[in-house]
Amino acid sequence: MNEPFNLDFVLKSFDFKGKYRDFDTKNDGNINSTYVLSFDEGGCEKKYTLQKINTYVFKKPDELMQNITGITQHIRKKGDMLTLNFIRSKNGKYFCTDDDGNYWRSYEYIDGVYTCNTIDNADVFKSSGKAFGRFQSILSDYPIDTLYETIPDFHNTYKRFLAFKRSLESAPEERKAPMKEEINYLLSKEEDCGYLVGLIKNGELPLRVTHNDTKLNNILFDNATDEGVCIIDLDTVMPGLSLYDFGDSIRFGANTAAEDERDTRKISLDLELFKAYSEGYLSEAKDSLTEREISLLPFSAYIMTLELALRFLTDLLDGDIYFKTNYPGHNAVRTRAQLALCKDIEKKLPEMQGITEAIINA
Ligand code: GN1
Ligand code: MG
Repeated sequence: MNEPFNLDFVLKSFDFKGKYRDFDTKNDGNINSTYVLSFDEGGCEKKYTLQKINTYVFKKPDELMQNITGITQHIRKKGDMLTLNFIRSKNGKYFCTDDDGNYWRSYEYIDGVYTCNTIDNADVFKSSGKAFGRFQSILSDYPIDTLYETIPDFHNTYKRFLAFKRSLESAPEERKAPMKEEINYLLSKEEDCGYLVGLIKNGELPLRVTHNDTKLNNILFDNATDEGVCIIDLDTVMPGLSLYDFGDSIRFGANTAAEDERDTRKISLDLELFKAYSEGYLSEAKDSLTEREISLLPFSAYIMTLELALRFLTDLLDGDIYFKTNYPGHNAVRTRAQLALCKDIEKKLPEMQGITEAIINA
């Protein structure tokens, strides 16, 4: 949940237009705290999104904002897609810091759009695939060496596995005991965790400018057309694999249940949704991907789901310090939900492979 904040400081620090009216709190994200501020500008409503950057997660907000301003300028210049328009604070930077050392930033609120947390409409999901495919192809000529790694080794699944083992060694027994089955399952997956990292090392998979957090709720859909028009939550844009983006979208959006569903019987991979997303994504990104990348698309959904299960469980063992939790035991529920999905994807890999091959050969 989002905590109270110093409104006076924020109003003093940014060049907002109009007279302040009120604010609303958004509870979608697991990391930053987000609010929408509303102003009266000559009788019209003008809104801004305000965010407190989580500096436990993002250790260098200054570098992160340099990444984001560079990327958004690049997208704006190309003109094929809407992007976020960050506003400067009165110190001339795209963020400001309060007396407690918190980092704040703000961008113009985009109207006429909606976000989804779950989806059952294959057409809308297909358009989200197109949006992420287009995002990647727009950034394919962005100078990758200028990007900072905002979270080092973010999707290095093997390092995530090692971190999990370390947390296991230091965690108190009462945190480990109820998760015995999940712990043993994940311990048996060491080899899978090293697979993509190994291919990067061998030069078999290229690094690209990727989003790295392609949850469905990080896309804005147009109210009128249902097209995915803007990609948000750009904090983790950095060098990565196209597979991270594809896999994470499937993990979240093609799940028949919520990411933190308690009843694991409701959780499965919807093959229709998988097909729809793959069609949308490949229609935009196919030409810029290698054969190897395309052949690993189904596997990427499996590995991203496994990785997030590892991350939720590691956070549980560490005492719930990374992800925001809404109730005690939230990370246990999330871990079990991700593992249920992961096992279902593993079973469906041959069918998923058939689907992507058919799209490519069509
Ligand atoms: C976090 O902030 P949000 O909710 O978009 C996390 C992602 C996870 C996701 C799981 C920087 O994303 O990696 O996949 O939660 N972001 C970071 O819901 O760790
Ligand atoms: Mg988000």
